[in-house]
Amino acid sequence: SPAQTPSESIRLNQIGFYPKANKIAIVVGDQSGKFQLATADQKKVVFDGTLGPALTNSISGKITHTADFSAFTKPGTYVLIIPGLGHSYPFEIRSDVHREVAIGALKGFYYQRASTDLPAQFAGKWARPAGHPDTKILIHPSAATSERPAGTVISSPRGWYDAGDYNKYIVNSGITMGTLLSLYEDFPDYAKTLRTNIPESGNNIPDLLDELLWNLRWMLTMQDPNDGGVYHKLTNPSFDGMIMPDKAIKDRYVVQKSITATLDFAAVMAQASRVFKAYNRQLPGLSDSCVSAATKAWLWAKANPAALYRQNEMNTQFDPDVVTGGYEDRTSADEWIWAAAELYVTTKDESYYKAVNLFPDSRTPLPSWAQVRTLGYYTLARFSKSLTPIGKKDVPLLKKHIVSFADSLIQGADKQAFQTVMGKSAKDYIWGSSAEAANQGIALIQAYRLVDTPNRKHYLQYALSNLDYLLGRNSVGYSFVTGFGDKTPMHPHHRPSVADGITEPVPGLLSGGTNANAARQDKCAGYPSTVADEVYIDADCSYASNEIAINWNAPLVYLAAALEALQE
Ligand code: 9MR
Repeated sequence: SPAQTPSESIRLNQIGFYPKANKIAIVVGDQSGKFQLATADQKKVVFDGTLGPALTNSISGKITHTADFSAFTKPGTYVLIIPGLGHSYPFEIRSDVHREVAIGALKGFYYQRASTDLPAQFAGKWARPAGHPDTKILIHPSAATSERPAGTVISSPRGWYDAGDYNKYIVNSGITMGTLLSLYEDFPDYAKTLRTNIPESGNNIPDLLDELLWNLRWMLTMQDPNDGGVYHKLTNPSFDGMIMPDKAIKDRYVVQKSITATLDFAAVMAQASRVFKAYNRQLPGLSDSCVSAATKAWLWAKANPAALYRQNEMNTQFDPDVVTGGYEDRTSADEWIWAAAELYVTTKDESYYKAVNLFPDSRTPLPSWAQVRTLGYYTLARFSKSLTPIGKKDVPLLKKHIVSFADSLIQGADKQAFQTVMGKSAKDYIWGSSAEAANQGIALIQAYRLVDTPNRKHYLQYALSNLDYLLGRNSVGYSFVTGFGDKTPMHPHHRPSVADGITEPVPGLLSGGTNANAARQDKCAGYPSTVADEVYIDADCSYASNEIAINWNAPLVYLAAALEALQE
């Protein structure tokens, strides 16, 4: 008779599978023989197969086997049964199977909004009063100018909270906005169908763009109108305790302008100008304001190329000390590339293209908040057919960058214990590794969009393998998205989720996930393992493995939505 509790040894996408796509579960441990697919009540076996040969996890040395039921295509709700071991969590086979994940992850941004209450009509049981009006923000001494001396009060409302904390950081907003604006530019028709039930729904602007506007309007306030430079962040001097937003009422500051924040801002505003151009009737002048903000930011950057943000140095000169997230960077070379690419595509002014070396080497770095070069490549590729001559001549090189990067991601994935692109090497398990998985998926989708060979479908299959990773097919057995799946984070390092008294965390938020160095970084007790792909704990003290963040949610939205848009 079948076991009652699902077996922890069966790892699969806990949401489900597209009828025509690959369907793989991973069985951890040395098992062999048959497996069965059964109806959710386990009464009727609908498919049986044989477990694949042993695979060795290159990180832990542990053995796994695949249960491949791709040949079964009939929609329904099922469990996988491994005789002698037990059954899996129930999952669905159907078209649109990831649509709720895409919408839920986008809705996650609504829950991160600063300066507004979240009424039950939109937020359900996670309704909460407004926090952080941010209408009286102090100019920190590090940001003082003659027009805005230290202590000047500026208004800088709206925006999304960065993560589990309540601060607002331009650098991290940059890649987040870039990723979501790119979803809109890459899949406009599908993006317009995403409905998240937010206050602006029904205003003749897609919900995705309404959500982006909440943060875009905040970002615009972070530019000093006097010189075009952009403050690195808006922040408390130090992190709040685990309290609700409306209880967090300490003074907030904008700190010094930085080159990385200013260039990321320029890139976002240039891209936003393109996207919002079509909405000039609903948002008169916005598109023009964005491009002029971008141009001003670029000019400040040209005049201040050395202005890297150095928090410790800042603290030796100015009070109060600021010890919140640094988003510090060693170089702005990649931010220059991203900003130049966006400004060039938006304005068609070749001087931006010529201003920086867009292809300094043959690398195509995986996007992250500190490494945004490839976002520029995605944009140039997206518009490859309409570039001016100077850009057009580089299109073959551009394609090579993106396609060979995608090919390198795929290489060796089939030998991997979980048959995913994510996790081929221990190096993938950094702080926020879930976003590595999602961004790898995006890179594969970009390659899919660029090539026209008949076998290009494999890029999509491998992108899907990383969504499977995020939703449960991984070494720790969690679906890393709150509220989506059966075994999901219940205790993310997320102040509202901890402080609101509601058992379920705020839904649709992507946990940073497995992080080889987490125990050393956050000193949270109880990590179950020291093996790189197993260092994860669902505890709210684990800010290094179980925080949530906007730059991690954005590529999840992109990946889930893009796969939905492209499903067969
Ligand atoms: O995502 C950031 C990660 O790459 C860094 O290693 C880490 C430590 O500096 O900081 C992460 O970003 C955090 C930010 O500094 C403050 N808000 C929460 C972010 C997610 O943990």
